[in-house]
Amino acid sequence: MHFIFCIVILAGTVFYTRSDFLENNAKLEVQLEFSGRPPLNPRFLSVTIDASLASEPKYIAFLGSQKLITLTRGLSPAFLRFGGTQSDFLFFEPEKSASEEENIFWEKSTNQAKKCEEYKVPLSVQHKLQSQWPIQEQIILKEEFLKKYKNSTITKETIDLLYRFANCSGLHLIFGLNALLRNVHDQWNSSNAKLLIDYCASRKYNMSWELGNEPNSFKKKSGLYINGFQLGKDFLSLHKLLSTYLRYKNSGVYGPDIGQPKKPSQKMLTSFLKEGGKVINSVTWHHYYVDGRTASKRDFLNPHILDSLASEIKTVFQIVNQTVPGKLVWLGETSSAYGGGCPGLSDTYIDGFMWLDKLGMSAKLGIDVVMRQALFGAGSYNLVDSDFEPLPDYWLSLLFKKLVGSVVLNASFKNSKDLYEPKIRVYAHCTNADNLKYRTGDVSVFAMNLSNHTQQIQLPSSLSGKFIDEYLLLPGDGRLFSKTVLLNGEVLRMVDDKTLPSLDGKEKAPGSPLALPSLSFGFYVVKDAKASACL
Ligand SMILES: *[C@@H]1O[C@H](CO)[C@@H](O)[C@H](O)[C@H]1NC(C)=O
Ligand SMILES: *[C@@H]1O[C@H](CO)[C@@H](O)[C@H](O)[C@H]1NC(C)=O
Ligand SMILES: *[C@@H]1O[C@H](CO)[C@@H](O)[C@H](O)[C@H]1NC(C)=O
Ligand SMILES: *[C@@H]1O[C@H](CO)[C@@H](O)[C@H](O)[C@H]1NC(C)=O
Ligand SMILES: *[C@@H]1O[C@H](CO)[C@@H](O)[C@H](O)[C@H]1NC(C)=O
Ligand SMILES: *[C@@H]1O[C@H](CO)[C@@H](O)[C@H](O)[C@H]1NC(C)=O
Ligand SMILES: CC(=O)N[C@H]1CO[C@H](CO)[C@@H](O)[C@@H]1O
Repeated sequence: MHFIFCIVILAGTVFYTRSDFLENNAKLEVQLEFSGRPPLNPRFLSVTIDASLASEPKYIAFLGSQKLITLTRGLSPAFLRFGGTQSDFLFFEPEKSASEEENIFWEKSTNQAKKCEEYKVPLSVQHKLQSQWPIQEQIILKEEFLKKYKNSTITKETIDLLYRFANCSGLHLIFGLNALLRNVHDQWNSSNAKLLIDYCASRKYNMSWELGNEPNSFKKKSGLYINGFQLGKDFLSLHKLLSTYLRYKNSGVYGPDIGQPKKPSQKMLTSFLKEGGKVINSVTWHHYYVDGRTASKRDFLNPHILDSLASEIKTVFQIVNQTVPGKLVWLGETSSAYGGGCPGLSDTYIDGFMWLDKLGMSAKLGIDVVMRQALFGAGSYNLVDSDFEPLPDYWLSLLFKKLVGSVVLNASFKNSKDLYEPKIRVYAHCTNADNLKYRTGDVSVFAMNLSNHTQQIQLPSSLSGKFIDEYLLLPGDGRLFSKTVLLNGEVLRMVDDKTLPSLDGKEKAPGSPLALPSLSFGFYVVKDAKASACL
């Protein structure tokens, strides 16, 4: 009997690929240990609005959508970063009058923006803006493609609407100031920023600041070359300016929002941090896996592309460690594909592999905040589309928010060294302590299966006696390019414009098999786990 069994195994190693071998034997056992890292920022999963939405300020009125506010509120607590290339081409004009669309939100009698509850874009206005939006979107994407950007002006009302949107949604606004306003010797000219900050202070807005977007490519975008040392000095002058305001002397300052850490950007980041590192609260950099114009389906499922993030994170940490050791590091703008995303891929279920793996890997490697480009706006990498419909990544983000807490555990598969299966990926955190369904000490494991077979997953034996809530996500129409998603077999959709669905797990008895289907995401909350790292 034994003899025959051995022969089968031997034959197997000859004829079967590694993934088939796993398919036959396969129960991958998860092992967990406390990572020893400090807890993540409670706003770990955060979002952006690209400043291109304000290149024609009337479109900021989109942010008055009740649906969008409801969806965004689901992601609170989070930061809302308003920035991107266009922020270095925006000029604040306090005397200019607002567009008709922006004025809808203005209460003339009190000279205040209307309260959250009174916040409604008349449908006629919303429909008119939506009908004009596709043309505006093409203009924005074309500018990005040609790297030719037009200056535009924003008004007091633009800022009011942005702030109100953040405030009504429970998000903390980070405003990206224009870094390309320069004096003769190429120092930053802060006079326009001062006008803007004066205005925000007069309205008692509690917010934080950035200065400049992807300064490594200023030359390409504007013809102006600014080195890291100069940008560091510019941050010192921003810090000096902010310290003159009671309200902002301790407000957050984040930068330098450097692009992918290739060699020239590494050099720029190093000299920036040496000069300006002491006045920033965290170091921000940007990450995209692929070019949206050339990306393919295979890229989105390619474990080697997913793994490439790890080496970039390590590169940035090395630089930070050498210049401002201990400083927090944020992914200040990030998505799957740059250039506005990849239509049909970055706005569908398949994007979730890049998104969830980025969240898991970033947390595991010590990134404190990840800001998703974008919540809403031009392009196809948004969480919510221009009809205000939540896309699969929105639901993935919401589930992550609800279930995943800020203490990171180090999850891996036992004995997976010889049997390394990069297509099955697993992460674990303590469960979100704010989730009333669960208790402190509970553990949330999340995993994804990039392979074409169902994978059995086994939790560590120390947790084998526990009940588990399973949250399984599959594409709504069974295709990877679905714009809807099933949670435990039910399509996720809003109840109405003011109500999100409750996200319910499926309880599994202790010891039940956990089967993660091919090309799916699973979250598993181990209840009453009493994990010492989580207590
Ligand atoms: C996490 O686990 C892996 C694999 O066991 C190990 O190589 C790594 O050093 C661990 N990291 C931490 C922070 O414990
Ligand atoms: C929104 O504004 C109110 C009133 O100014 C304030 O109490 C609240 O903290 C703000 N919320 C956020 C998220 O900034
Ligand atoms: C800064 O810009 C303002 C407005 O454009 C201009 O009036 C001022 O002279 C500039 N300051 C310097 C030092 O160039
Ligand atoms: C401003 O916002 C920050 C971040 O949310 C918060 O910690 C701080 O207490 C707020 N300050 C005021 C005066 O509300
Ligand atoms: C940080 O740098 C010091 C020396 O510059 C080195 O000893 C240490 O291992 C580094 N830590 C990390 C996490 O890279
Ligand atoms: C499953 O994937 C393996 C390699 O990963 C491939 O050889 C095999 O043809 C695939 N099977 C199906 C049914 O797609
Ligand atoms: C989207 C997708 O590929 N779904 C697959 C999930 O896994 C089951 C079985 O493992 C397949 O039948 C589905 O086609």
